[in-house]
Amino acid sequence: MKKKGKYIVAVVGATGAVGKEMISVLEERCFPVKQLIPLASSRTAGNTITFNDKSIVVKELKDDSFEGVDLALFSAGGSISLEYAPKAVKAGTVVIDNSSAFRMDDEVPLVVPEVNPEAIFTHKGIIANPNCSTIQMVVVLKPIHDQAKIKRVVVSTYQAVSGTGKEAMEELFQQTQMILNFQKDEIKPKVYPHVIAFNCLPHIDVFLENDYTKEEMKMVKETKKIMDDPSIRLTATTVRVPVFIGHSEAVNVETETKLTADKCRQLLKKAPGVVVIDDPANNKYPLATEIVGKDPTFVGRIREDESIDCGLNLWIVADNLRKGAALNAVQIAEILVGHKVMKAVIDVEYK
Ligand code: NAP
Ligand code: 3JM
Repeated sequence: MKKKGKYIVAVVGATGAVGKEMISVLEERCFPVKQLIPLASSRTAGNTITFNDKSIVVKELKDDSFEGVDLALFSAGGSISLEYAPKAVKAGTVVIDNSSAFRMDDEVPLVVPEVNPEAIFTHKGIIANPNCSTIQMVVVLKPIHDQAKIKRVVVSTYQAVSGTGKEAMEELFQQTQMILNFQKDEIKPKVYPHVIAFNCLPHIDVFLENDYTKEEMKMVKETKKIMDDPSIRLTATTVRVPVFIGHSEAVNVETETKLTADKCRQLLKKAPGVVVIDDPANNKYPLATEIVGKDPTFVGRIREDESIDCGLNLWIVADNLRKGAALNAVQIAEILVGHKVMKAVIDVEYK
């Protein structure tokens, strides 16, 4: 990508849960934006968004939306990415795509800046942002893998409804109100196949032939690609829980060499983008309610797995709209253009 002082940046899906967060993160981190172009469907074209105290009209995504655009952050779903990302690349735009459409494409780098930033520069027009649950897990697994070589991972997720988008957040809100008003029998689930309020659904994305969900297999395949190690064995159970924002994960790791819980804590305290909150005596561990709007990946409950020789259990929590989506995408953009984030912002990020 040609270096410039400032860039014309399009956000595809600008009115969505992730798109809105992308616009906030670009603003907060003073990304060098010459012009911001918010794009969405005909449903919201004409609405306005605010960027750097300026009101900007949302435009409808069209074939010619990318003329003159340097960088496009896509977050409008896989089918929109499949249709429009190649058109953007043809127009000379570099695309950072949040959907699963291109993640496993050999020609497309799949990047978490704390893990494999070098992959960014191998792009041929599209760079993929991994799945939210994968991102927060690999940020923590990478230093453990470098130190003790990971053999196998068993992960169970507790994923917030904002991972599904704005409609799902509204659905949780309405169902919760209805149940508290004794109207449970009148609920008609729309976004999920079952009631999500006061429930846990072991079902994220579609079921595949092997009886795993696509979300579970994303975690398996994306982890191997980002960590550049197909030998890591991983199995996942992904669960949607009635939380608005913040994905939590119980992660069991088996390593080749022994890593004590203390050593692991020390290692993770120094790891980029990771904050350790691990003080069980004082009931301190990462909580979704506490990390909304924060940038790091939080880890706690670090303990040795007493059922095997070299194993650890961890509890990993992050804001799925930020590190799980918008922030990771903007961090990729920053590396791409060589933008140095102000120290004040990094201090907030790594506290
Ligand atoms: P959302 O809240 O439902 O927002 C969807 C956005 O896409 C809205 O801006 C919507 O515009 C736009 N859109 C939908 N159909 C469109 C069309 N035909 N043309 C143009 N724009 C269209 O969903 P979200 O949570 O922000 O997620 C959006 C996508 O991001 C997901 O489908 C997924 O692929 C990806 N995602 C990735 C991660 C990750 O882990 N990296 C996390 C969450 C989401 P309107 O407002 O006009 O309808
Ligand atoms: C479509 O929490 C979630 O449901 C995961 C986020 C998500 C994705 C994704 O990033 O994998 C929601 C909807 C996708 C997708 O496949 O692009």
